[in-house]
Amino acid sequence: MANVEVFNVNEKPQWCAGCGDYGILASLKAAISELNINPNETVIVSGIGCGSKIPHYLRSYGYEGLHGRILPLAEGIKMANPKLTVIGIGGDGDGLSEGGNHFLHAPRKNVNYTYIVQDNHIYALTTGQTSPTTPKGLKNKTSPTEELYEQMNPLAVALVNGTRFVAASFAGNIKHTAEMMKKAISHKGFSYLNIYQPCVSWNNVNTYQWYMQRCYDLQQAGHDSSNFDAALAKAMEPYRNGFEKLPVGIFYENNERKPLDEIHPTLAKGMIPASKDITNIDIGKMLEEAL
Ligand SMILES: Cc1ncc(C[n+]2csc(CCOP(=O)(O)OP(=O)(O)O)c2C)c(N)n1
Ligand SMILES: [Mg+2]
Repeated sequence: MANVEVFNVNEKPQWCAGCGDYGILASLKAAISELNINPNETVIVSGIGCGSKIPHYLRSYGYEGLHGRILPLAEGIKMANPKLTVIGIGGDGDGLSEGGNHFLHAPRKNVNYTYIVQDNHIYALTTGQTSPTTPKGLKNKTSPTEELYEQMNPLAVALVNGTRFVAASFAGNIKHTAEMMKKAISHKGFSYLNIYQPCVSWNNVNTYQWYMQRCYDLQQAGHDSSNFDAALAKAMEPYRNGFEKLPVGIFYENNERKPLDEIHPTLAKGMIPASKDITNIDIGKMLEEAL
């Protein structure tokens, strides 16, 4: 196991006291170190938002990209150098609003990386506008009377579009969140982890207490994560029971499909720039060979 302190940096997070992102950061460091992955073989790709600041607070390679563009960046990095562990991580606004189109298509491509959504059900950085997962009825800046739209179901969206590893966790449970990250990172192919994250400044509905009263562990409840229909039923459950209960854990896991970076014909021809000496690379020649 790599020493977890290897991932520490001097920079202090700018998050509010009590933000769920502290738990997510601690879980991420624990997960990578327990998987024995070194910082110089890890790329954390984020977007824009409070949660997306995470690459600054963790010693590894990092790329804070444009808002909503985590997934194409992560896909490009992994395809260019499949030896790297690539983890895309960002907020619900980033990934499900502006980046929503990429989220629909990433499972179809099935590049081997992990996508983690810090799902605080709100745009936090821009001070509290509604996001796709904002609960119906919540009052905030953009919905001063109350939110009227239906709440999006990212777990069901990930499942129906073909994601072969789908899980959820609660940011207040660092041990379980780290465990889910380890499983997601170890999965070969596109994997999705939705982390329920309290926002202490802009969401006064989905609090720590709210989650602690509702979350239950799917694995302890005997859920069969190899059964797609059971997984979809579990993803739909809170939307059917008025969010009285919230399942966390592995919804679905299926290892039958090979990731794109293993089966893509260009990569099979050894066209990976990172596998070559890139100091004097002739890009024109490389493209000719690839076509
Ligand atoms: C192209 C673009 N559109 C919009 C914004 C403004 N913006 C910055 S962060 C953000 C939403 C952040 O919400 P979320 O992704 O949920 O992250 P959180 O702050 O909640 O962690 C928006 C709309 C931007 N920076 N760039
Ligand atoms: Mg958010």
